[in-house]
Amino acid sequence: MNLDELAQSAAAELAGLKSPDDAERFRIKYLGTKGLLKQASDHLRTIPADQKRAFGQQLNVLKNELTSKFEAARKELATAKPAAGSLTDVTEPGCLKFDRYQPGSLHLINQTIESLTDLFSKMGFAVAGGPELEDEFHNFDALNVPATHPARDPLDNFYLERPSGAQPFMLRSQTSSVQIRVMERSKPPIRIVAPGRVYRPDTVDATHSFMFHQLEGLVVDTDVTMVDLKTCIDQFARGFFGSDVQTRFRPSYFPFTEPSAEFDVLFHYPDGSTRWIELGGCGMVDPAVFAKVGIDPEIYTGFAFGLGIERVAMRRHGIGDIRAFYENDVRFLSQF
Ligand code: FA5
Repeated sequence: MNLDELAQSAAAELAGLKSPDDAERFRIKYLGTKGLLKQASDHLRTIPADQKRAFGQQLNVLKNELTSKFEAARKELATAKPAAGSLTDVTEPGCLKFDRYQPGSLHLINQTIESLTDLFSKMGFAVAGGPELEDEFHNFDALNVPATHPARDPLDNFYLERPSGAQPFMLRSQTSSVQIRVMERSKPPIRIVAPGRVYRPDTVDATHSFMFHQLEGLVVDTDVTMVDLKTCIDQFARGFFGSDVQTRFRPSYFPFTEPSAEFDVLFHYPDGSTRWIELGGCGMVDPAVFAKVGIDPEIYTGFAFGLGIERVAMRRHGIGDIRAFYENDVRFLSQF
């Protein structure tokens, strides 16, 4: 074994170390327990006696020299700053670094709720809320819906199984339940909108879903009239869809409003055809409802409305089928 050659190759490799990993590889190769210096020590035993002394001395010098030079190099590499760009910055957001991570966004329904509550805030409405799991009192009784009314049919509602005799609970079928909750806890003047999910076992088609969203509106004050109601709906429609939107009111019936109406907007379909689509119901709060929540109908009047949020979003964005909202197809959702 030639120690001069060993010294030369070790010096060259030591000079070329670039990282702590390189240093570790060098240590194992030359200074490790099975390394080249150990092999040289083993070789000492096999060489002729007259050469042993000189070889041993040279080996010792080489070992000391390599060990100290290696330790110095290793220290330097451990504290050295990596060259620019040579390491990944793990604090960098993944979506910027890698194309495959697409930043998410609010679902179109939530975007629509935000736009609606923004617009109604500008019109002086506060935002209220109520539970999706309701009792019959808030969903029906207090809204003047008689016990025999077909809207209460178990086949038209999601009732919860309860022990016999317990008060029936249901997934609310309309955000009108929030009208009652707000009037129970606050006195007029009241001016709120309440967005939220509602549930009905309706047959699913292009404009109906079994879970959808409504935005309820309620105004209670002295001298509130049907003109205020119609003006409010028209202002909303123009503010939301643009000043050229066409709306129409049709007389209707709801147990909790008298008189009642439904309002439609004209939908323009991509193929150029048009169709009136019902956006919501509305009317003047029935005095019987005020009586249930302790508001004096001799002093106060009010109006209420409830509109379908999916329908509003469909009209605004030209979406022809309500099912698109719930299919979770990123190609659809990422357009908004
Ligand atoms: C109501 O739910 C009343 N609570 C509205 C109301 C509030 C009237 C206050 C008077 C005063 P209606 O069942 O018509 O009314 O529903 C209101 C709107 O919800 C409809 O006009 C429609 O836009 C939407 N809607 C109703 N059923 C569905 C459904 N299955 N899928 C999607 N949207 C629906």
